[in-house]
Order: sequence, then C-alpha cells, then structure tokens
Amino acid sequence: MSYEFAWLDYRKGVAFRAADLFKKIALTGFDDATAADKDILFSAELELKRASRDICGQEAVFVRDEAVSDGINIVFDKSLGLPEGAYGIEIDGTRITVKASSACGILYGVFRALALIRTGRISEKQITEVPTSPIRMLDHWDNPDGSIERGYSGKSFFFRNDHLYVDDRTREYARLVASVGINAVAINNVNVNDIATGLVSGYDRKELAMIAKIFGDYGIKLFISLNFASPMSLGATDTADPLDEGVAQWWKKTTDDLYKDIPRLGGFLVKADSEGRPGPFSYGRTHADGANMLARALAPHNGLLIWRCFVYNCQQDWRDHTMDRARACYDNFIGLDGQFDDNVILQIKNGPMDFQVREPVSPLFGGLKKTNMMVEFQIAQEYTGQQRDICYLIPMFKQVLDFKTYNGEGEGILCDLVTGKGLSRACGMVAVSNTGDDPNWTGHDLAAANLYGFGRLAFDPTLSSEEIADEWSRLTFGYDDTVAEGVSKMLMMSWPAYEKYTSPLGIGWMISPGHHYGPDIEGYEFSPWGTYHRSDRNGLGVERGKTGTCMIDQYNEPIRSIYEGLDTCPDELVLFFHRLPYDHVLKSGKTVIEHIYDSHFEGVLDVEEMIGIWESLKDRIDELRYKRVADRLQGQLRNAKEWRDRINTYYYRHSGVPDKQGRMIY
Ligand code: GCV
Repeated sequence: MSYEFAWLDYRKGVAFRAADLFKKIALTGFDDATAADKDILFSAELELKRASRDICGQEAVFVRDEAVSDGINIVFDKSLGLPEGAYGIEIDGTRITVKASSACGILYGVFRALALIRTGRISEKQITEVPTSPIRMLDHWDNPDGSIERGYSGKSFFFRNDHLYVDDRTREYARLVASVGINAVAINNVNVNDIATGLVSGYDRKELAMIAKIFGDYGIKLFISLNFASPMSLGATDTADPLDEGVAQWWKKTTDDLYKDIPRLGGFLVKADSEGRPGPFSYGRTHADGANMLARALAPHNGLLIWRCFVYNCQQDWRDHTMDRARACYDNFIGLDGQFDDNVILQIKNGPMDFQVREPVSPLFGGLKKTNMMVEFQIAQEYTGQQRDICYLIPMFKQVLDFKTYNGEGEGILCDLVTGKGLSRACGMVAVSNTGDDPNWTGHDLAAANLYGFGRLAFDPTLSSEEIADEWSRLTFGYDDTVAEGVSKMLMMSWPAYEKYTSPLGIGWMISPGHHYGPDIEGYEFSPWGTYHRSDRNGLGVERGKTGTCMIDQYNEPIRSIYEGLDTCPDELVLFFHRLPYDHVLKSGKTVIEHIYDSHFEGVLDVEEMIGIWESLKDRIDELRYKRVADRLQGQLRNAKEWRDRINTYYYRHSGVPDKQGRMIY
C-alpha cells in the first residue's frame, strides 16, 4: 500500500526566507561520533537534504566543521552537557543553529527547526527543549497474520502472511514517529499468540534485526511483546513457573541470544494473567516473581521489562454486586510496591477500567511509592469512535497528566510521577498506536493529530492541546490561518462532542460488545466482563463509595472525600462513582435525566457544527483529503444520531420522565 508523508510532507507549508536558510548547512562534530551515533546523525542529515529539496527545490550544500553565518549550523557537541534527547535552537536573522550533546538531540532538534521554519515561527529566538519523559513509547497491537487488534487504519505494516515485513515504509514510520520524539516501539500485540511467541526465540530473526536497525537509525528502541508461557508453548519446558530454575535459564539463554543479534533491543513488554493470557498466578506466584525473573534475564544487557497492570477478572458474575472491576488494578498491584527490580516498569492504563471516553485516573498511580511506572494511553480509538469519528484525545491526556495524586510527596502530580522528576527512574508514557497501512497512516486524516500530539506531549507535557492542534494542522495542511483555526476548532470540540453523544457522566461502556463501535446499552450488562451500569426505573450507576464497593477508598485524601461526597464529586464522573436517581440534581443545576437528554441533543449539534466548519474549508484543502474527511464526518453524524436516539429512548422508557423541551424521543 502506498503511503503519504502525513505532517512531514515538506512540500506543504510556507517557509519564510527558506531558500536563504538552506543555502549552506554546516555539520559540526559529526565525524567524531560513535558508529551508533553516526547512524542517527546521518538520519538528521538526510532530513535536511529532503527539506531543502522539498521546501525550496534546491540541493542542500553541506560543509563540515565550519560555522556558517547565513544558513543552518548543526553542532553535535558532548561537552555542552545537554541531557539525552535535548537540544537548543538559536535563530538569528538568516542563521539557525541547532546544538545537542546526543545524536538523538540533534535529530529531534533538526525536526523541530524544520517545523519552526515551516510554521513560520522563526521569530522565536532561542529554544532549549529537554524531553520530559525518559521513555516515549508506542505499543502496536499487530499480529503476524497482518491483522491489528483494535486497528482502524488498515493492515499491519510490520507483519504480513505470518512474517515480519521490512520495506520503505518501515523507515518512513520510524522517521514519522521520531519526528515527534518517540524513542521506543513494541511492534507486536500484547496478546501474543502462536507464531508471535517465537519472535523472542529466533522466528524471523533477520527481519527483526533489520527493523531494530532501522529504528536505531532514528533513535528508537525496539521492544518485543512476549508470551509469559513461551518456554512451555515452544516445548522447551513443561512449566512456565517463574521460580523454576529451568524456566529462568531458558529465558536467560533466549535473551542472551537475542541481544547477540540485536544489541540495542529495548526489552520486553508483558501482558500476563489478563483476558486469558498466561501468567504467574497459574503457579501461585506473584506478578513481582514473574516480572523479576524476566528482568534478570534482561539486566546484563541494560534491557527493560515493561509489565502491564491491566489485570482483572473477566469471568465475573453480573449478579454479584460486591465484585468491582474498577478495583482490580490497584488490588492486584498495591501489595507488591517495592518488590520489583530496578529495570521493571509497571505500565498502568490511565483509568481503572479500559480507555473509556471518561474515567477517573487510576488510583494505582497515587498508591505506588517505590515502583517505576509508565502511564498507558490509547490513541487507537477503540472506545472513542475508532478513527471513524473525530476524537482528539490530547485534552484528555493532559487532564490525566495534571491529576494530583497526593501520594504523600506533595501534590504528587501524575505527570511528575511518570516522568521521574527529581528521581532517576525508568518511567515514561506509552500509547497504543493508531497506525496501519492506510495511505494516510491513521484511517481518519484527523486522527493523525493524536499520533502527533501524543509524541509532542510525551516530550513536552507543558504544551497546550490548542498549540499542538494548531501546529499539527499547519504542518499537515500547509500554512493557512483559516485552515489551522478551523481544524483546531474541530479537534478541540471533538472529545467533548463524543462524550456528549455516548454514555453519560463517566459511567462508560454502553458500546456494542466485541467490536466496540456504536451503542448497545445493555450489550455488556449481563456479561462476565465486569462493566455494568445497572440502570433500572429508579436510576443508574455503580456505587463505589462507602455504601458500595469502596473503590473510592483506593484514592488518597483529599481526592477520596471529593469523590465520596455528592456535592463535591465532579459531574463528569458522578455516575462512575455513584448510583443516582434520575431526579438527582447535578452541580450544573440539571437533573441526571435532563443532563442525559440535553447532552445527547447537543452532541449531535456539535457534529453538525464540525461538518459546517469542514465544509467552509473546502477550497483550501486538497480534494482527496477533503473528501476523505467529509465522508467520515457523515458517518460520525449517523453514529451520533444513533447514540442520541438509543440512549434518550432507553432512559425515557426507564425513567418515564418526559423531555422538558419536548424534543423527539422515541
Ligand atoms: C490487547 C481491551 C481491548 C483488548 C486489549 C486489552 C488490553 O480489553 O478490548 O483488545 O487486548 O484491552 O489492553 O490488553
């Protein structure tokens, strides 16, 4: 499948005085670099070549180790002491200087300088950027047969017909994600089935090494998702017990062999004891036992073991109101705090449930004090419109990152905890990727803003959602204020719109089972998955306070009291934490039922407004992309109306309360 260049299409965008800038490019310190650094520096050089050609139609003239007064200076100098990945950019008339002490810093600085040129921001004189998260990662849920679990942008470009696949697109992908600072990528699904199990032990090793090399050229470390029961599944042992000497030996040898071929491998990612995957529970062992055994195999190679905390009982009895899936992540891991080795990182989903349009922050972040943590977001829009509906998730991620956990070390802002502020911990941010082999990478053209935005945010969480939207729009659609304003407005209204027309007030789910697109209010209500809303004629919601499952007690004070109190719990989460009657008056002054009706009518109006904005940009956007987005917007409108009418009708029939405004409810 052919591919487009997304936000890296240098033919788009106006460059002020660009031709002058590209007259001469001086590379300093490149020749003294190590071999690994040289590979990354070479990618930066290629980028400048490409930009010169595409932005101003001229071949770049490079000089070595001399400063130019008109043009671009790239200075690789370890003695500057800038941290890994950090860079400085100085702009002075017709001279731009990019400086860094690491090869990645040079690469990121070059990408940034080019973005500044293309967005016309070269009036900013001096910039120094230090990446906030040590690890900025994408997890792909790609399967060897080419399918992608929760993939909405075509097939995998890593796998095809049960084999790894390497072509131009592999490099183009690395370039794309490195341009926003991504430095770690897991290429295979965390549900590791059949053939994928063999990836650690030799299957398609040549191709795996090729991918790792291409990633390495862009400063990206390759991670492999593994099957906890690999030695058993591959017939080498008759157990996967993490405390069994034979099992540990198998992992050690397997890991040593892997590093012989792929010396810069990042490490492993593991989903264990979750949704049918094997794990230490089968042997009466803890998740610390399981993680540490693997971490010890990786430690001699400086590898990292990323262990997911998405562990819950998916065989729940819906009749049992005492069990609460929202408690599971905390309950399963809090007792293990301090028991994990230094090279283990716990990967915790942003919310206690599963990537819903609105969830509180997982209480585990504020509970763990002695454990490395990463926050896991999902930019694949599994529950948020599947890249058919627009849902710009950066504002949600920012709310999560800004959350104060009050973990006993001051406010314990989540962003600080996962970026290791003040501590030298292994930690960071990860997103489940939203890419596939569709020409535009993300199915919906506007979904690329989430890919771009996640990388930018992981690098610099102080950026605002609006800034990221504006920057992405200008880089993608060209330098046009009207387009940037319109597209940014659409993006900024999209998450609230999606929340309005889907499940109300933080309760989540109500999504079609299995594929998770479109409404099915009782689809999961009598299922074993633990995702209930328990609506009846009296009200709806799960009581998670003191009179219910006590999940609220997992939070630290003062959050616990805020969520417990009906007068303090924020409206948008009130049905996540409490069971309420339809006539309960929210802080907004509306009753629950009024809120349900109003928000659903508003959500559809918001989609109509987005369509209007897009139509107003028709002559400013190329035909192909204009039409692709226009078509998807019509689909989004149909979806929003379906949700509105089903939800409103369901709650009208359950509550018997008519709509005050007499709008059409069926
Ligand atoms: C990879 C959700 C998804 C699953 C996914 C799982 C996970 O339950 O529906 O497809 O499996 O999350 O994060 O492991």
